[in-house]
Amino acid sequence: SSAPQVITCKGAVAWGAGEALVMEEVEVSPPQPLEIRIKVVSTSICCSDLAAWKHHTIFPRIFGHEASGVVESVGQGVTEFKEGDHVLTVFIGECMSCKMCKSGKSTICQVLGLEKKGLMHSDQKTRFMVKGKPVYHYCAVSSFSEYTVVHSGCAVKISPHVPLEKVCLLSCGVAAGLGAAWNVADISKGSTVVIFGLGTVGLSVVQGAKLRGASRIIGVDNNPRKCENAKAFGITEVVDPNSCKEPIAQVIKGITDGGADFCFECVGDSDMLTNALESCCDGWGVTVALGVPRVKPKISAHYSLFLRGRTLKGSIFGGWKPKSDLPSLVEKYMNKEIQIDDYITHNLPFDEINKAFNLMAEGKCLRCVIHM
Ligand code: CXF
Ligand code: ZN
Repeated sequence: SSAPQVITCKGAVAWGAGEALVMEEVEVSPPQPLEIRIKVVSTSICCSDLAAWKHHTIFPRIFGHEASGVVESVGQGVTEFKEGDHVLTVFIGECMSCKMCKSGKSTICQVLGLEKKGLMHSDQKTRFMVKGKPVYHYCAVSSFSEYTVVHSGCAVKISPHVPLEKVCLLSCGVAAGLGAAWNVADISKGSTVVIFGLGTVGLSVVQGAKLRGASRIIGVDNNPRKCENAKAFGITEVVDPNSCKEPIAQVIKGITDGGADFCFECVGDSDMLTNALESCCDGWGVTVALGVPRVKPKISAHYSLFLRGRTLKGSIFGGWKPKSDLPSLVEKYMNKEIQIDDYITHNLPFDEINKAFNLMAEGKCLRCVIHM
């Protein structure tokens, strides 16, 4: 077939921090060497999109990093994908040849790692133009556009039988939570687990803990709606810090005979991480940090907590090798070994994406899937 041309399509452009997205005619470049151009089918909004939209300074920009779609065209040298392939995007790629990728341990690729400048990894340029101006990317995915270009190392091929409008959640939130429970904490049967923050990520830790046979799964959140909703996901008890007289760590220690086996911070609040560390038990207590802090990222904790045998761990994508490990999660979904559907509380057409941002900002949804 002939060489791919520029595509003009609809894209939701953020022109400034916190400003409503504007539907624009976006010119999407052909994929460059080792890149693919994707027709986005479904994308959901994650807290990181919201946080970056509110607090970052790189604009104009197209957000979105939890997405599924169909390959429209491939750049030079791409052998892994062809037109028509179904894919999930990943916001940390795997080049397969750097020290991190070759280590075989789940970690951050040195070549296709988290992209923070809004540019493509390969040439530090953008693939979007609006009104003659370059538009920045987000996490090298930018799925809030009918078409986007990603590095072939930042996409995963999936079977055409998989429902794209569901599995897009495995691209970030649900995978992050399950992986934190299984890969990072490695929760064992009978454990007592405390989850701080009951959004999609926290509730995915809940699912992971339940599947590992945790006997107590205690949720902590100051949003009564989120506490109520969490029960359906397997939470055995909820604690709302606002209605406690004592500091939250005191409360948790009180109800867990001195502390939990595992604590998970899914809020992205460094004080909450301190609370989590203080809430796990001496000897073997493990606290996992997986929330993404928006402000005040430094954490503080008493040194003695570590001397007493507690461990602090973290992960950005649940410790999954983003590209290599996602297919196994997709398979688990297809075999009904994990569930995704209940995290989708809302569905909206692309034109109503600002509504989805508002729902997320007001804490009124888990995931709102945008149908392109
Ligand atoms: C995040 C991870 C931390 C930086 C921004 C993107 N990924 C998913 O939400
Ligand atoms: Zn995300």
